[in-house]
Amino acid sequence: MDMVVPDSHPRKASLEVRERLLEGFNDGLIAEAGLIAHGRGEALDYLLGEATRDPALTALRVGVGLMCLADKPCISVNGNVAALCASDVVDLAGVLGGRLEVNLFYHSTERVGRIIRVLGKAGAGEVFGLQKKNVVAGLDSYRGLVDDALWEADCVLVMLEDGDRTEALKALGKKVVCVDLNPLSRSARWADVTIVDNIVRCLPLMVEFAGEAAGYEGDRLRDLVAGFSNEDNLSDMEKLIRSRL
Ligand code: PTJ
Repeated sequence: MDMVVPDSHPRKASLEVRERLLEGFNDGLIAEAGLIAHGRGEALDYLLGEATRDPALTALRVGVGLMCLADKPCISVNGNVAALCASDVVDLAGVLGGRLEVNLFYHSTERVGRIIRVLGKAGAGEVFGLQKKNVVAGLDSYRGLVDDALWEADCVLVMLEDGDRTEALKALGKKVVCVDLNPLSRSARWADVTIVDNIVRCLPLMVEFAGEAAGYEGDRLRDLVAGFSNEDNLSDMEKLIRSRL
């Protein structure tokens, strides 16, 4: 049995998420393309049975382990993440002792400000993203400008991310943990650890596991992440999706 988080009303849950998404769009948190991205994710989530599958749970634990081992973990927040999971990312940053940075594909200073306010309401302390001081090579215009939290991070959690940015973060020597419902995306393939799951399900599980892993010794964390193959995990997730077609 590999459905670890069965949801007795998955349709109802996804409709509630859609309502939150539209509210986030109307509040100016989400880019138009964010609605399209969500639709792509919904289709894949449906094929996954709208449940967190076993390989995703394994990846989730390894991803949290990597973030616990990091000196300066950072959670990168975009419009969709802020609209759907503000409290979860704030909680995760709190448990990990990590920093939050707003980093947008469709950048506008106003939208960064709105997202920072939403994270603040959810309990965040300092949120980075307004000071674009550092240049990430290989990315054009605003996409290549980052604030200190992302710049100084040794491990970054990215969600609904584009492949170029993940590749550029890797080129800077950072570990990247990614959440993406598409196991074939370039971001999923470039990351060190990819959790193929819906952010609305896996982030609360990550917070819960981070609370447990915070008490682990360094050796136990290193054992947890040792031997993980992102390629194999993605292949397992792809097989699960194909089995439903
Ligand atoms: O807020 P911005 O300006 O930074 O823009 C963010 C978007 C999402 C528009 C931008 O990053 C984008 O266009 O992303 P992509 O390239 O469409 O990639 C989004 C990926 O996330 C796709 O592979 C989707 O399947 C996946 N996805 C969508 N919804 C979810 C998801 N993965 C996990 N949980 C979801 N809820």
